[in-house]
Amino acid sequence: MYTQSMDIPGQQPRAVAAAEQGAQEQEFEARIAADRKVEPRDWMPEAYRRTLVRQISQHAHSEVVGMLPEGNWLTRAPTLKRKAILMAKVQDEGGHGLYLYAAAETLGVSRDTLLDQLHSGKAKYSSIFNYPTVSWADIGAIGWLVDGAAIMNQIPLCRCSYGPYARAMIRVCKEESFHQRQGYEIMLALANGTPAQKRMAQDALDRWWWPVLAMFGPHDSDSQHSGQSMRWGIKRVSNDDLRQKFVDATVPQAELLGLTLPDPLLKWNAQRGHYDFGPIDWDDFWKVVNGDGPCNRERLATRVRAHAEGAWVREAAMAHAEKQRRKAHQEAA
Ligand code: BYC
Repeated sequence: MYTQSMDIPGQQPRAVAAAEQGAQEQEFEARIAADRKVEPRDWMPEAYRRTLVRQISQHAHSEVVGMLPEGNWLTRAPTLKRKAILMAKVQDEGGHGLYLYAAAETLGVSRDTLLDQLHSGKAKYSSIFNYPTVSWADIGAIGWLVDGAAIMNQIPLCRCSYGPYARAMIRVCKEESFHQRQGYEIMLALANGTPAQKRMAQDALDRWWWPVLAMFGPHDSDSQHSGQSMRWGIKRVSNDDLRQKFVDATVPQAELLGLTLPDPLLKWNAQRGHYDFGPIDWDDFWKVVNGDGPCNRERLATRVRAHAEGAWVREAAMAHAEKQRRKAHQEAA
């Protein structure tokens, strides 16, 4: 009786499909356990795919929106050399966005869909790019601190279990390293400059420090995705551990600049072997994440306008590609 019931049309394929999926799941788990990369054509659980699309697309959006605060200073960089360096850096961020959108596309989502999500305000991007750049020292602070935080977060992502994301991160990290150094060098020049320049550097540090610490994301206890992402080998180090690593690395850098980190509770804790630091204003963080920061509306409006104004470039590129395709076809015939 039981064996007969397995012959009912439609039931057997389902049973076979379930067995097949079980085997695929086992293979996926074994791959993760053995620390082998998952590649686009490999079977993966839907939730793993969705998590990657979420994280990689947010990351891509952060890179392209991240061009805006610094882009604000391209026309006002103090020297030709500084302007050339800043232009190269901002272009690099655009390039990072492109590698990351391409990595997301390997998961079966189109770039148009992702851009629609960004432009309609549905998608998140890093909180840090919703703060204004009011002085040249902000460009130094972004390079030193924001790119410094980005490296801290992205080095472990070079070991992410998803191959295309991990490989994109290797190149991104090399470029971020140059970005961090150029920012620190701007801060060094200002900190060793006139008293007014040093004050400008300190003011930028005062404004960027806390948003940069928040940029690592909520405390581990409030981080809804961390547990699963760590089990899947997407995230390798937790939000709080990365934040701590960043603070420990940055304190001596600030000392070398002769600048003061704006935290009266910052203190070396010999027992822990780390710096203790004060509480982060999470209400402010969530306000910014949810669209109500100082520059959210301006950033999104600029992004949407840039996309609309670039329509002719995309159309021209498509027309050119089509012309090349037809030419190749004719030559082959
Ligand atoms: N801003 O469970 P959690 C750059 C969201 S680009 C906004 O911990 P997860 C650079 C989070 O998305 C820097 N939202 O999440 C570019 C989640 O919301 P959803 C960008 C944030 O994913 C140009 C919720 O909070 N880097 O460096 O496990 C110039 C709960 O969080 C933020 C990356 O994107 C935030 N700061 O961990 C210069 C790196 N933090 O999705 C520099 C890749 C958290 O449920 N991403 N949220 O709606 C990651 O490593 C992780 O996604 C995060 C968050 C650590 C950011």
